[in-house]
Amino acid sequence: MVATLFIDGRWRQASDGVVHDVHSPHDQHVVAQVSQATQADVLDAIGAARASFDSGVFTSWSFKERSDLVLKIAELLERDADVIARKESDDTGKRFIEAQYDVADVIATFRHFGGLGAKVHERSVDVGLSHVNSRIVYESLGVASLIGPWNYPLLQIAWKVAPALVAGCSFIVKPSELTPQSAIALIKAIEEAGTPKGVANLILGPGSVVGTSLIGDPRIDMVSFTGGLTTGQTIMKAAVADVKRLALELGGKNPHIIFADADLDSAIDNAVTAAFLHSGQVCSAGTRLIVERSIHDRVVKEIVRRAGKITLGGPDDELAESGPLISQSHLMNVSLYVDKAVAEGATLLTGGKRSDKAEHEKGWYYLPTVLDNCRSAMECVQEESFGPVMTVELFDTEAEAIAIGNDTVFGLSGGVWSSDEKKAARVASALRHGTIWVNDFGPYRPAAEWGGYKKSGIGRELGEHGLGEYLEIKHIWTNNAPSRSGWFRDQ
Ligand code: TXE
Repeated sequence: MVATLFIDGRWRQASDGVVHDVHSPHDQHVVAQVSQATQADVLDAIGAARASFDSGVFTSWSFKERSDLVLKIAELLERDADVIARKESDDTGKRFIEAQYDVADVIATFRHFGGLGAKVHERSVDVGLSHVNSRIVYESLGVASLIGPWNYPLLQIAWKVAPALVAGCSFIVKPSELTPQSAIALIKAIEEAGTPKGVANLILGPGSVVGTSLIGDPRIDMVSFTGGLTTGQTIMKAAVADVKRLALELGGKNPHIIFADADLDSAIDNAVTAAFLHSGQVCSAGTRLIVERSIHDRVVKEIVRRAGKITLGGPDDELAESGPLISQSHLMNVSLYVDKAVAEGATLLTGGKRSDKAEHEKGWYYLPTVLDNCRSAMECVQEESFGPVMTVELFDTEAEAIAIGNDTVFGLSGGVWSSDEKKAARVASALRHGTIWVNDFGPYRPAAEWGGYKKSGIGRELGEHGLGEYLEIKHIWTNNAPSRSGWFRDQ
């Protein structure tokens, strides 16, 4: 029996018994079987979350108590870290060691929010009247749907679950149907830590089937979603009727600007990592290289050399440096994107096809690809491929670099390399993206906010703001010397 839905404190099979096979992107073998929720299961999960929230079973806990729960979950995740990392690498095809880094980041996320929750205090407002006590208090937002993607499955869910727990929300987690196993492990830790029944619920299945109610049901107060722009837009439309709160992270097309005065050795090495880490399946991937004309040949030649040397391989290949794409359909999309780029006039310098190595035959391996002679107007520059594909554009002046870096509908992240501190600071400030790295690319910390400008999304995860997304703010005005308002005549 496969019982991997968690509803109202109980592990259940799907109400129609349907089971879904999860396949390895490395060689397509079945890595797990999980229950696939029906509409009835989804409605049960929403009902359980709503009932637990309305009962006050969790909101009656103090912020400190809920923070302690979150810290305990961090301990349990640490205890089981390698088991969870194994599941994550099975589902995603990423190397086991990368999955271990991800789980370490998950634990750090829980510790961050566990620490932050204890610091939530009400605030007094001076209203200028000695007989009035005016307080701002922070309360749980309500019931949240937490929908995650497949590239960093547990980490992206953790960014939502940890603050939701600290805030006292009840919720339904829905990981990507391609990568469900680590979310199951997380819910087990949440259960073991002693979370009240009905607070945390888990629904598995394709978003197109189970997603509609998770967003449109009036009992849901908030949707926090990480995934593609089109799905994000669908979610916004579905949330309109109830004016639900939304937190959306919808990817990016992130500029990586290299000036001629940069430390080129470091810049080039980081440019390779930024574009090809996890085969480009990273929302903040630096896939849009914008390079000063005078150093173009040197930089691009070296990037092409380095890209051609990247070793691809599966979860247990110790020599591998990057893994497969998540699915066949994603590989087809990436491939189509490159073909269209070439048709639009881009020059393919390396990659541009599946790996033809025998050991990659059954997997979704796509070679690191560099497209030169790109211009902002091209589709390959504007749209996220979410694969190992770097586009290269040129600039002559600082103003031009900024204009190109901002010529995108997205605004998640960007990087700038220069040894001129003032110039780098000017560019960092002019770029309209949520995270900017100067002489670096990629690092983040749970204590710093993460999120996008423009079509990269709404709201922020992590940092302090990441907790605020799950809170309501209430102003309580208490008059200790009641008197008549005296506004209207009383005759
Ligand atoms: O994402 P989807 P896909 C981008 C990336 C990628 C593209 C499409 O460019 O190529 O999105 O990827 C659930 N109601 N990113 O199609 O569909 C789905 O089940 C509710 C960027 O895989 O957005 C999964 O759990 N939920 C990104 C989640 O949404 C729905 C990470 C994400 O899937 C739904 C991943 C619906 N109608 C892809 N339809 C990032 N921001 O990091 C789907 N889902």
